[in-house]
Amino acid sequence: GLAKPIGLVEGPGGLGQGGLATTLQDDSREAEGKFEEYGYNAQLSDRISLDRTIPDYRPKKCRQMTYSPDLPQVSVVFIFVNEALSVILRSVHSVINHTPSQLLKEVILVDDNSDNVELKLNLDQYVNKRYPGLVKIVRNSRREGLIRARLQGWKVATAPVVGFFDAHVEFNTGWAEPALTRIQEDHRRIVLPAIDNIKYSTFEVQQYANAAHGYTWGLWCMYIIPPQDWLDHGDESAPIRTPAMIGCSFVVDREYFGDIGLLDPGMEVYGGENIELGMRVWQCGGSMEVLPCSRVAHIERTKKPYNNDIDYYAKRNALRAAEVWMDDFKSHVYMAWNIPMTNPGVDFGDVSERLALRQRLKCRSFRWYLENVYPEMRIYNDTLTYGEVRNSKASGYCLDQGAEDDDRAILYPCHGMSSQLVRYSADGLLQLGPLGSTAFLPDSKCLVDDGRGRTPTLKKCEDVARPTQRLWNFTQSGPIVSRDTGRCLEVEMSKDANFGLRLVVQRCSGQKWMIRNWIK
Ligand SMILES: *[C@@H]1O[C@H](CO)[C@@H](O)[C@H](O)[C@H]1NC(C)=O
Ligand SMILES: *[C@@H]1O[C@H](CO)[C@@H](O)[C@H](O)[C@H]1NC(C)=O
Ligand SMILES: [Mn+2]
Repeated sequence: GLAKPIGLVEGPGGLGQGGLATTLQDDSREAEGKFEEYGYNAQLSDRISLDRTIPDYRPKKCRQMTYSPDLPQVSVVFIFVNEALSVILRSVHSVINHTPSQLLKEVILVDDNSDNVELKLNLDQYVNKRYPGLVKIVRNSRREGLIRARLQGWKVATAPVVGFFDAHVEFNTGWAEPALTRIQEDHRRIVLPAIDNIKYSTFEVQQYANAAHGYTWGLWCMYIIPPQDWLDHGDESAPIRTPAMIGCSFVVDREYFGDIGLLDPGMEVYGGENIELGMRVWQCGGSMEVLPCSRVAHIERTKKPYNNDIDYYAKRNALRAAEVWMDDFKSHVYMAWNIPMTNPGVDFGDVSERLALRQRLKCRSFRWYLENVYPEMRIYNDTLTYGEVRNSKASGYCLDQGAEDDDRAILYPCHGMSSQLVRYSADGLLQLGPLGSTAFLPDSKCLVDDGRGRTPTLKKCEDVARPTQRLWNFTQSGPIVSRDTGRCLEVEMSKDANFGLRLVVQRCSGQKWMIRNWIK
C-alpha cells in the first residue's frame, strides 16, 4: 500500500505535537521554540549522529545492478535559509558518506541570507576543518528566495552533473550511480531521486510508495500514481516518467541545465519553479523521471521559511509559468486561483525573455505535453465564464459550495477563494468549488434542480439521475433558469437562514445574477 496518500504535499498544516514527547521535560520549552522556528524537532536532531545511515529502501533489484567505472562527477548543491545547523551538517555528512569519493566533485552550500549566527562562523569553521577543500559556501548578501539560491549554486558548480537538494535530507546508499548513469546515457534527462520521509518529530525514516510528481491546475505539486505502463511493466526499479517535480531533490547535466534556461530567475522565493521546469524540459525535447534506485529521505517541515507570503508567491510564479508555457490552457491556472485573466491583481513581472527562450528552443505545445506526459489532468476547456457569482438582491454574498461533505450550495459573504469558484460551461453545467484538476482528486460538483422541493443540491455531475436536471440557462445580469423544470435559482430572505438568506429554486421572479470572469 501507499505510505503517502496521493494528494497535495507541503501544503499548510498544524504542528504535530506528538513528537515533542521524546524530549525531556526540563528543556521542553526550548524544544518547542526550536520546533516552531524550524518546523521540525531540531533539539532531537542535535542528539542524533551526523553519520547515521538510513534504512536501504531501494527495490531489491537495484542492489544487484552494476555501473560503468567512468561515470561523470557530480557537484551537490544544498540551499538553505535559517535551518538548524545539525540538520544541514547531517545532509552534508550523509552525501559525503554515501557517495563514492571519486564521483563527488564538491558540496556547495548556498545560504540565502540566514539570520542565525551559528550558520555563519560555526558552519564555515566546521566544514573547513572536517572537509577541507571539498565544501564551498556561497552566501547571498540579501534574501533571493530558494529559486535564485539554486542558481547561485549552479554558477559555482564545476562537475559535469549538478544535484540540487534541500538542506534537510539524507542520502540512501547507492543514490548517485543510477542517477549519473541515466544522465550519461542521455544528458537531456532530469533525474529525480525517489523521496522517502524523515518524520519531523522523531527523525525516523519512513519509506514512501513509488510515485511520480504531478500538480494541480494551481501549479501546486503533489505525488501521483505512476503511469499505467510503468505499473503494467512490473519492474519497481525502472525509471518512472514524471510530468514535474516536487523540487526538494533533482539531478541534471550542468551544461544542459544552462542551455534550457535553468530555473526561471524571475520567479520569487519558491513554488511553481518545480512545475515550470517539468513543462519546459518535456516541451523542449528533454524528459524528467523519478529513479527508484536512487533515493533520498527528506523532512517535510511543518513550517517553511517565507511562510506568510507563500500563497502570493506561488500564485505569482504560477502565472509566469502559465503565460509562457501553457498556451490556451493558461485559463485553467487563472480559474484554479479564481482570479480574472485581465488585471488579475498580481504583478507577475516581465516574461519576454522566457517567451524568447521558448521560441529559441523551438518547444512543443502544452497540448502535446498534456496528451503525452500528463494525461491524468482534467481539461476544463468548455468553460465560458467563471468566478464569484452574486445576486443583485444580496450583493455582498456569493454562491458557495458550503461544507465539502454536504450537498447544499449556500450563500456566503464573498471572499473569492476556491469554494466560491463557479464555472458555467458551454453545455449548460453550473459547477461549484475548487477544480478537481486531475483524475486523482474529486472534481467540483454540479448544481442540480431535481424538481423535488425548493432546495437546489450539489451532486457529482456523473451521478445526476436525469442529465437535464444539471443544465441551466445563464446570461450575464439575467436569471439562472433550470432547463429541466423552468424554475429559477433565486435568493429568498428568511429570518431563520444563515445571514438571513436562503438559496431556492422557484417560479422566476426576475432576479439577476452576475458572474465575474470570462475566458478570453
Ligand atoms: C477540449 O479538449 C478536448 C480534449 O482535448 C478536445 O477534443 C476539444 O476539441 C476541446 N474543445 C475546445 C472547445 O477547445
Ligand atoms: C434555454 O435557452 C435555450 C436557448 O436560448 C432556449 O431554447 C430554452 O428555451 C431555454 N430554456 C429555458 C428553460 O429557459
Ligand atoms: Mn524541503
